[in-house]
Amino acid sequence: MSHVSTDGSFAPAIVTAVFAGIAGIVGSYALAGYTPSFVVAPITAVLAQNVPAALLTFAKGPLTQFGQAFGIEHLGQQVNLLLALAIGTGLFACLTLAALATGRQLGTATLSIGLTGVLVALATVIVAGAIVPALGAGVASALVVAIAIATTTGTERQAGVSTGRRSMLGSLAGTLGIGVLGYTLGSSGEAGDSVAASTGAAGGSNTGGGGSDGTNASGGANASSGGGPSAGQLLSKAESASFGISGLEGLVSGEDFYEVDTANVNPDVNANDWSLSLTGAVGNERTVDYDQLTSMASELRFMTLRCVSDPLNGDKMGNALWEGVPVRKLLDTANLQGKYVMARSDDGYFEEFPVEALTTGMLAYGKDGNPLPRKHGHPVRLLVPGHWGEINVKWIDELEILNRPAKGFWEKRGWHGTGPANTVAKLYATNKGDDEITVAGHANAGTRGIRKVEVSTDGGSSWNEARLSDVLEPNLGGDVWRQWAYSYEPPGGKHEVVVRAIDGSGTTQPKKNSGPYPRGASGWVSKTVE
Ligand SMILES: Nc1nc2c(c(=O)[nH]1)N[C@H]1C(S)=C(S)[C@@H](COP(=O)(O)O)O[C@H]1N2
Ligand SMILES: [Mo]
Repeated sequence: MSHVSTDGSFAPAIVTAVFAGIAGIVGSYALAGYTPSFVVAPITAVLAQNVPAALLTFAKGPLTQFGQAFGIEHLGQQVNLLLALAIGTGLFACLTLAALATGRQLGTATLSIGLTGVLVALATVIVAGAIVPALGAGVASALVVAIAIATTTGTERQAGVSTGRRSMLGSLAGTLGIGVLGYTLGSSGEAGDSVAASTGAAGGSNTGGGGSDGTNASGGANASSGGGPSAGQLLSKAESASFGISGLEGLVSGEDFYEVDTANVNPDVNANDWSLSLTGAVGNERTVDYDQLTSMASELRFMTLRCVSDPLNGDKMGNALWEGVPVRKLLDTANLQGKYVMARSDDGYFEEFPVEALTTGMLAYGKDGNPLPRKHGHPVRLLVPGHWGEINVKWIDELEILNRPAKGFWEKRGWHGTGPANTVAKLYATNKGDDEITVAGHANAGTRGIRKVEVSTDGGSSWNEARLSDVLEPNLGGDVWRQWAYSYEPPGGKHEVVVRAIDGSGTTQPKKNSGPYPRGASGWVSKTVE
């Protein structure tokens, strides 16, 4: 192709190809939204699994921590997304160049248009597996090439050029137009995600009384079969048990519940397509689908999750009222022949831990009286009381029983996050009144429970007992945080507030400070108050 570049006409072709590439990405997004059938999604997933762990371990990695130091929440994931966008655009651009070259070779520029569309659409089907978004990508790329060719001047055409200088402006305009339209289309259908639609049918198959008593406890979640309190009743109980302290999250996190994902694009799993298989070292392999799971007797359970990557006083800790079926019910008849389990999910995530932990585990399909939201694992996630968040696998589709231990996604990257969560007391609110300062926060110690929270206002020399919120549902596994609060007269001037928790076994939260990597943050939260 060197003969083309000597007259300077190869540059417009490259520019056209890049614009066609961008348009193709946008075309795919327009029809797929931010779902796994968006052509960039599988690329981010491959990157997430393969880019050197030291560089990009997303939610927890050094790059993300670097980003957080500058106030950027998920730098690791953003870099991953940009990289994937660049790869996708590059792929489409190469295909477009090939189509332009072929058209020029055969002397029919118009052939390039069709060929671009076909190649880009084909590549998209291969990468993302969905036909309709692939057509969107193909049409958008082909459109840009068509505009470029249409704006190519006669002399340029005579010189054997398929797209000329003026066409650069043409394809730019075309790409901008497609970009705006595509972005609007793609983000419009996506925000509400498909949860409502996909649980509509399955929710209807639930037995039981509906569990709603006028609060937001509707959705797919039915009341537990034991005739116990409904989701609505439990949520209002939690609300009245919460301290009304400004700046302090209630006992149920609701919309503020944190989210940690290894994939850039969350799976979008329809409840009707979901199933969970029990495989590996078991006497009886079995599979349950959503209807079967939700027609089993369900339980409602408050449970707190905390990510092992949560900084000492961070907020990757949350509590919700979950509805689901005890995992035990699936395992009891399975004849287990191994001591370990690998839980796997639709996003390629996997975590291993002792199967014993599942004795109190739950397959949850409801959160706070509603169907499980997509970002928290719709339609079904695993919950394992007492353990760090990472083994609470979302979008779960397989439980494989193993004879020997193996490493999970995070353990392959050096984390030790499958075991019991550390004891922590967070200091979230410091409210200064006229003659009183109130400090408050949340404390959690997994299934050990919180017995006491102590506060020092003199840098740790003397300690006072904080008041604690009531324990929510102690009989349901017991892995539920508590709020603490302490009010005191300002000592006058600068002083250091320190807080520490004592767990249910009487053990005080260790004082020794450490960051989250690799076993979870430890130490006492302290804050200088003026
Ligand atoms: N399938 C899948 N499950 C997953 C994850 C994930 O990336 N993919 N992240 C884990 C981690 S590290 C944590 S802390 C919790 C967070 O759950 P949340 O996002 O609902 O708060 O989910 C766990 N389950
Ligand atoms: Mo986590």
